[in-house]
Parts: sequence; C-alpha cells; structure tokens
Amino acid sequence: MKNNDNNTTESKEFSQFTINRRQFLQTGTALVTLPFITSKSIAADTADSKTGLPDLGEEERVVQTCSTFDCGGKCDIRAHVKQGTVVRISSRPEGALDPEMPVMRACVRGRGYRKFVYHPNRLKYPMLRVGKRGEGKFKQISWDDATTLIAEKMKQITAQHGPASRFVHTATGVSGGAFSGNTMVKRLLNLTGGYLRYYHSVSMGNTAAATPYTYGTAASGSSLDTLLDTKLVILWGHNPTETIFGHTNHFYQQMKKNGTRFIVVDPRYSDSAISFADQWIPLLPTTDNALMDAMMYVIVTEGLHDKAFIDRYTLGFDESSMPEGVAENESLISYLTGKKDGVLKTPEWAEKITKVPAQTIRQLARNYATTKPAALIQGWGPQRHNCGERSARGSTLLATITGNVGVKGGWAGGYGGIASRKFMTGVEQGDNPVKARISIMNWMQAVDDASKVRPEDGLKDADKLDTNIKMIFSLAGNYMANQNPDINQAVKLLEDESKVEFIVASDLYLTPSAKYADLLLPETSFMERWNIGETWGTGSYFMLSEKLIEPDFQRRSDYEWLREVAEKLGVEPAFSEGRDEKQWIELIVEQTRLAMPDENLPTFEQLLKQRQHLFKSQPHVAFAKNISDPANHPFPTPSGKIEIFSQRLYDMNNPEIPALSHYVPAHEGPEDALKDKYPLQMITWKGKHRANSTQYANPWLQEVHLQTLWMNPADAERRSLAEGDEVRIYNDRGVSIIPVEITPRVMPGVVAMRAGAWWSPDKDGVDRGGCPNVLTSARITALAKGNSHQTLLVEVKKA
Ligand SMILES: Nc1nc2c(c(=O)[nH]1)N[C@H]1C(S)=C(S)[C@@H](COP(=O)(O)OP(=O)(O)OC[C@H]3O[C@@H](n4cnc5c(=O)[nH]c(N)nc54)[C@H](O)[C@@H]3O)O[C@H]1N2
Ligand SMILES: Nc1nc2c(c(=O)[nH]1)N[C@H]1C(S)=C(S)[C@@H](COP(=O)(O)OP(=O)(O)OC[C@H]3O[C@@H](n4cnc5c(=O)[nH]c(N)nc54)[C@H](O)[C@@H]3O)O[C@H]1N2
Ligand code: SF4
Ligand SMILES: [Mo]
Repeated sequence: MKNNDNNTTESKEFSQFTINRRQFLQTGTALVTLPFITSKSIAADTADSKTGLPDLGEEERVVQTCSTFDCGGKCDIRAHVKQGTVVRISSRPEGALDPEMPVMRACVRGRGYRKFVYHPNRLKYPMLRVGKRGEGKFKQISWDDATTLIAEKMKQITAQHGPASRFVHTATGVSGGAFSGNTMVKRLLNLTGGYLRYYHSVSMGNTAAATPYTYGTAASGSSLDTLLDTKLVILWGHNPTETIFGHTNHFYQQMKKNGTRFIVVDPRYSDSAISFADQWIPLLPTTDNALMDAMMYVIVTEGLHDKAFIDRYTLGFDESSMPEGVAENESLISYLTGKKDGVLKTPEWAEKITKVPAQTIRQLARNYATTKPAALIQGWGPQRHNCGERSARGSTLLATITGNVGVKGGWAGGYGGIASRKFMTGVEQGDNPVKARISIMNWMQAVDDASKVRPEDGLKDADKLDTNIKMIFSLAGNYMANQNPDINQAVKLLEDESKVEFIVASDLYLTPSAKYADLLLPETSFMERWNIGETWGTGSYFMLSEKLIEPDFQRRSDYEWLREVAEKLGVEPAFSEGRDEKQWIELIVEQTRLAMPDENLPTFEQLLKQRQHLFKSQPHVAFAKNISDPANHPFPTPSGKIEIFSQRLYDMNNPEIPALSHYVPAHEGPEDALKDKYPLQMITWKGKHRANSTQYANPWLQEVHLQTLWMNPADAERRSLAEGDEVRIYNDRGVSIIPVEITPRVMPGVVAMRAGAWWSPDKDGVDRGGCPNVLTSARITALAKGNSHQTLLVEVKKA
C-alpha cells in the first residue's frame, strides 16, 4: 500500500522543517510514558464537580490521543472519558517528558477540542437542499435515501458527462490522519471510472515548484536538531509560535536559551517576533526580493560572499560561470551592478521599495554573511503571493552565496522536505483512468467552461478538458467558498445549478461552503473514529487517534456511507475489501511495519498500549553529500551545480519568473497603478485560535481573538479612525465590514487580518464575518500555476 495521492492533496510529506531524534539526549533512561492511565474517580458527592454529570462511581479513563486536523502540530492530548463522554481535555503531563520526544503539549485549540465536538450547532442528520443552492435551506433525509441519491447521481452524471466531470475538492480538515473519507472517496471514484484530479498545494506549492530550479530537487530541508549551534536565525515570514510546524518552537526555545540570535522579517510584529526576535525588520509585502537583492549587493560589493564555495558549486554568479548560449550580462553580479538595466541594487534602491532603512539592510546583510553558520528560514506566508516563487528562490540564492548550503547549522532555504521522510503508508487508491490534471487554481474555470483551461493555464497530461466539472465531493473542506480566493466569483458559479449538477459535502458544521451542498452529511469527529495522527516534518512520530466516544444523532463517518454507496454501485467488495474503519487502521499499521522493517514499529495491539512511535532518524543536513563529495554527488540540476542562474527559467522567457528570481514588482503590490485607488496592501495570517477555518465556531476559541483588521496608527489617523470603529474594507472583488484594531504591530501601508473567519454576507452581499477571501485574488502564479491568497490591495473607510 502507498499513498499515491501526494501531488493532489495537502500532504505535508515534504514538510519544510524537519527534526529528528533529539541530540541532547541527556539520560540513558528507557522511554517511560504513561499513555493510558486509569484512575478511580474520587469525587465523594453524587455529582462530579468538573462535569456536573451524576457520579455513578465509574472510572475515568485518561487516554492519550490526537486530532487529525491540518494544524501544523500533532500534539499529545489526554482525553478524560467518563460514562461515554469526554469530560475534560488535558495535555501530556510534565513528568512524561521523554527526552527524545519533542514537547507536544496541546495548544489553545487543542484545549478547546471538547467544545468543537460537543457543540449544539453540530450537524446531526443527512440533509438535502430544498431552497436555491447556497441559501442554506435543507430538509432531513434518511441515510438510505442519501446514499441512493449519491449512487444514482454518480451513475447519471458519469453516463452523461464522463468520469472527468467528477471532482474532489481541497479538504484539509482531516489531512492530519492516515485515513479519511476524503481519500477513500477517490478510491471509490477510481473503481467507477476515475475523476478529475488537481495538483498544487495552496500551503506551499509555489515554493515547491521553484526550489528545484536552484537545487534540482525540492528536498532541501535539514533537520532542526542540526541548528542547535547556529548563531543566527532569520525567520523570514515564518511564525511558528502560532503555526507550530511540528515542534519547531521546542528547538527554537532551546536555541534562544543557548544564545542564538533571531531576526524576524515580516510586515507584522508576529507572535514569533514577540517570542524570539532580537530584531524585527518590517517590509512591505511582496518586496522580499528587493530586500534580498540589496543584501546580495552589500555582500558581494563588500566581498563578504563565500568565493570558494561559489566557484566550486555554483553556476551563474558572474559572467565567467554562465552557461553557453546565454546573452551577456545575465549573471547575478551583472544584475546587481546594473549592467543591463543601469540600476545598482543598493540598499538605498531597496529602501524605496521595501521601506526598510538602507542602514538596516546593510547591517542585516553583514550579519547574515559574517555569522557562520547562519540559517535564513522562510515560512510559507511569503510564497502565498503572486511573486511567491521568486521569494522562495531568492532565499536559496542568499544561502548559496554565503556558503550556508550543505553545512551543519546553515539552511538551504526553499521547500525543505527531506527525501527520506517517513510516514505511514496509506490506503491504495487504485488507478485513475482520467489522466488530465488541473491546478487547484483552475477549478472555477473548469466549472464554468473547461474548454478554456489550457496547458498554459495549468492543465497537465492532456491538451484540453473534454467536460466541465459536474459533480463535486467536498469532504472535510471549506474550500468551495470560504478558503478559496475570490469567494464572490466562486459562489456565483456554484449558485448556477446548470453548471455543477450535484455537490456532496460532509462536515461537522454548516460552514459557508457546506451551504452550497446539495447533499450535506454530518460526519463524526476525530473523537468518534479510529485513525493515526501524522506529524508535519518537525515531529518524526505518529500517534494513535482512538475512537473515544460513540457518535450521537445520525452522525456517521464518511467511510461508512461511502461503503453503502459502493454497495449500491456494485463495487463494495473491491472498495472495502471487507474492512471497517478500524480494520483499515490495523492494516495501515501492519503495512507500514512491513515497509520499514528496520524501524521496529509496534503492532496495532502494541500501539494500543504504546500510543505513539518515534521514528529513528539521524540529524540530517540537506545537500551535505553534494558539498562534501561533489564529484560523486552532483546536484540534480541540468548543470550538476547549484543554479543561481537557471537556464530553464531563462528559456521560459517569462518576466514574472526571471532566470535569477530577482525583484519584479508584483501585481497588486506597492508599485501597481491600482494603488491610487486601493492604497493599502492587505495580508492574512494564521491565528492561533483556529486551523484555517476549522474550529471557527468554537465559543472558547472565539474568546481568544475578535476578528479585527490590524492597521497602523499612521494609516488610521489619515482616515480618522478610532480603535474599534467598524470599517469597510473593499476592493473591486468584495467588501468586508469588521472592527479595526489600531496597532503598531503592522507597518504603515499594510493592513492584516487573521485567515479562516467564516464568510457572513448580509442582504447586500457585504461580508460581516471578516472573511478575507471576499477580497483576495484568484490570480495564478507564473511557474507553479498556484495561488496568491496574500497579494491584494484594498481601501479602508469608516463603515
Ligand atoms: N494556528 C494555526 N496554525 C496553523 C494553521 C492555522 O490556520 N492556524 N494552518 C496550518 C497550515 S494549513 C499551513 S499551510 C501553515 C502555514 O504557515 P505559513 O504560511 O508560514 O503561515 P502564515 O501565517 O500564512 O504566514 C507566515 C507569516 O508570513 C508573513 N507574511 C505575509 N506576507 C509576507 C511577505 O510578503 N513577506 C514576508 N516576509 N512575510 C510575509 C505573515 O505576516 C505571517 O506572520 O500553518 C499551519 N499552522
Ligand atoms: N485568505 C487566506 N485564505 C487561505 C489561506 C490563507 O493563508 N489566507 N490559506 C490556505 C491554506 S494554506 C489552506 S491549507 C486552506 C485550508 O482550507 P480547507 O482545506 O478548506 O481547510 P479548513 O478551512 O480548515 O476546512 C476544513 C473543514 O473540515 C471540517 N472538519 C474538521 N474535522 C472534520 C471531520 O472529521 N470530518 C469532516 N467531514 N469535516 C471535518 C471543518 O469543520 C472545516 O469546515 O485555506 C487556504 N486559504
Ligand atoms: S490543534 Fe494542532 S497544534 Fe493544537 S493541540 Fe491540536 S494538534 Fe496540537
Ligand atoms: Mo495549508
């Protein structure tokens, strides 16, 4: 078995930040965790003081488990189960800290899991749409009717439009688990003719596409345990204090204690800046490459570059190391010194673009180039822009000219992922007879008029699409509306019932996307199913996610109803192989054991006691071999070298992705003429109180933050705005009205909002929920054909 769907899902298989076994293993003591504690309830009264439940003298089980959200972490939470109810959530006890395991204590979202699972607004029954699509009017139907309807629609739509009219939408609500309805529906579709696949991760797909142009591979990540002696870390648009990224903070805190200096480059004074930064350098969004160019200018003009490294391993630094057949003055030095365009890429030049003072740029460049080793670590915020590929590659060029590639304590930049990263095997999804693939950014066009989705727009493995999308499955996603850029464009297409004929959604809540379902199914939560939780790169372990409680009302797991649909389509035996959900999990554990004989993985029975498994792995420095033994380990680029200049990009001749990935003004960036009309750049970030839009409705988490628009005092004053004023945030795509929060934590010229709030249009179509995606753009990036959720201009007025 293997998970053969990594290109089309949000798999974090090649996550950027990877740690392995802890180096500073202090004791030789055997691993002792108490994953499964049984304690007698000691409440003397008839009612339990914590829960209010009558105390029937039953035992409270404390079970180590985890959620399967796509939240950046995979923490060890302890569910206290009593009388079939989870009565409390606690976290890994202090005493259980095992020196080899990263700290995995629950974040604020984890502490609030009960309120997500036991919420009166949770969906309870299968529901069929009765009003117009999107109105949100449904009637309860039986599961039998629901699965019959799905089977009939699958047959009818496939007969009429072919299997390529079937689409499975982005759905990361369950992607932290080894098993999900969202992957099993693909298996069912493959058994019945196939479906139209998509590629591109909206999380980090732009970086993933760009990195191989420097290194020949996307696997450019070192493990974080190699950074413990690093003297300087630049967190470049990276906010792990909120986004977690496995257990990055665990390492950064150690490093901070050991004296590592942290610099944060971010338009916002992020929580990570609060936690770690010795210096905060704000810059205008999308201008990262100008800052990088000027840093490189300082480094090379002051002779701080690593000449020996550059001579030995790279191509394109100066005119003497250019590939044949390329015109003159295309090298990095020629660019920086203005040989072609007459512009010296000085700090003064960059100051005008980025708003970072020239002297700060000089210091930053000198600090980075003279501190050895140093790690410039880029998050995914800077690449979720329409210049994202350039920013991602820019960081690889800086690492290269300072000789920080392949060196312990350095950081190569780019995508990250370690090629040998191990995860659980998944369930085989079978062969998909439909070969065409679209970028996720093409889905709206494929709904509207698929003949317009051309290879130059992102279509792969086909010259054209034969059919529009006619049927959508959205199982654990809020991407049809809420999370998709330019919601108003998306919902206009979805509302047109002559376009998509049938939409099946499953969720726990009536989300803005679920409102567009024709059939809306109430799934169980992770507490009501068996699964295995898998970490992103920095936590090299997996954990059992146990079924703790029975589902209430008519909630069912997606897999269960998919089985029934399979039965009605006559493919149930092939689909389920006779297994229920738990048996699939057992199989996944067994298959993973077979695939990794050296790992000494637990059997399922052992896992029931052990609860987790930490993979054995050595500290890993990306490209160490390519650097120590280049003759036998050339870089997997066409030239065998690190390509500062990429001939492949040069040959594309696309000004948006130049061969050197230098600064080019972004669409809707600070140099766009549209700025006269919409003078503020807006960005979003991932707040600590939800995972994208998951847990939005959780009342505890709504108390953590109000949904506000961050604005700098200077911009507020210019608009005569006072703290808490309701403001109208608008551009040509939409309007949102929420309170303003006036704060120097965001630089002038930039406003910022937490991503993931639910879209709540009033009768005039004005969003009242603070959903940024009424304003964001569906513009496609040049190389990856990917998303640019972060690049937009707006104006803000008092509402
Ligand atoms: N709490 C929480 N954690 C999460 C998630 C969540 O929703 N909530 N989501 C998870 C998911 S699915 C993902 S993909 C990851 C994403 O993780 P990231 O993409 O790294 O997170 P973001 O918050 O989008 O962006 C990181 C930082 O980039 C900054 N930034 C934005 N634009 C620019 C720019 O032009 N230049 C620079 N230098 N910085 C910029 C933002 O201000 C922000 O502080 O997080 C995961 N973790
Ligand atoms: N403006 C802006 N937009 C963005 C981003 C951004 O930075 N800014 N980030 C983008 C990124 S990186 C990502 S990954 C996407 C994420 O977008 P999505 O993949 O849509 O993720 P969520 O918004 O978390 O929606 C997941 C849904 O699954 C539901 N769910 C949770 N658990 C279960 C379950 O067990 N069963 C079922 N059936 N449902 C469940 C949740 O209630 C939620 O409605 O958003 C993207 N959109
Ligand atoms: S939401 Fe994610 S980061 Fe928070 S406790 Fe759960 S697994 Fe950990
Ligand atoms: Mo993501």
